[in-house]
Amino acid sequence: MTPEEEQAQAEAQAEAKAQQQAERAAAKLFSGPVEFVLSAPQLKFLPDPTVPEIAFSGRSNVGKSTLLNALTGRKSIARISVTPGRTQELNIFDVGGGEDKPPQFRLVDMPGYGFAKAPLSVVDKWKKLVRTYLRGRVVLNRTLVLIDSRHGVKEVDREMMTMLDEAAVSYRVVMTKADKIKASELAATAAKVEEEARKHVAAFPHLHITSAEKGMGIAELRAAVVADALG
Ligand SMILES: Nc1nc2c(ncn2[C@@H]2O[C@H](COP(=O)(O)OP(=O)(O)O)[C@@H](O)[C@H]2O)c(=O)[nH]1
Ligand SMILES: [Mg+2]
Repeated sequence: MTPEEEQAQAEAQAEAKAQQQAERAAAKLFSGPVEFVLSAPQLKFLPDPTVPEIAFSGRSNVGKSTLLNALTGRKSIARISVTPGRTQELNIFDVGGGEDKPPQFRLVDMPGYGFAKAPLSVVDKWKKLVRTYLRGRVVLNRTLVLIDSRHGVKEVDREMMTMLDEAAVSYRVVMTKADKIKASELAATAAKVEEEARKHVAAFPHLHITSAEKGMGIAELRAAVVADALG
């Protein structure tokens, strides 16, 4: 090995070790208190903006509740919906803290979008709530935009991503349900999703590919969420 190669190898090893430590620390944090706080149908019901927030968004049925459960290591902290599109509220979860201590950060489960046959008034209400939250919430550190691995980026996802671009809220793109398709199809869809992400100013270039079912990509995303919240 040349000295350059040796140095590159040492750097890669140090990076892998740091990543491992970050994942372990994040898992530890999430193994502590995680509490559902409230459902806010309007912004005035949100808790005071005193700690960092990470928001989750995606089409109805994309696997948002399932991912929240996987990240927090709980079976049903976020209710896995049986009736898609029914929840039109911001669901707030406190992470860390406890007893008399404030939470370290909050997870915000945003109402799903793209549900079939929703009346225009419901869609308008959704847009108003989400847009106002994104634009005005000073403690919002990052948003995760979930994309179903089987479907890739749909028009409604593109609209969501544009809304985030316009609100200047940076976001991670997370593919869900990776176990549902063949590896070759997954790679092809991931390439297309990455291409779409590059067109959006507020999107991170790095794509997270996850399966809550198989535990794939969860530890890495958990560490990223903690870094976004507290880093
Ligand atoms: N195979 C598989 N199914 C999943 C995964 N994540 C979610 N699902 C299923 O997708 C459906 C919708 O999930 P849910 O979390 O309720 O979606 P939400 O509407 O976005 O909150 C449920 O039947 C889940 O069991 C996954 O990683 N793999
Ligand atoms: Mg849900």
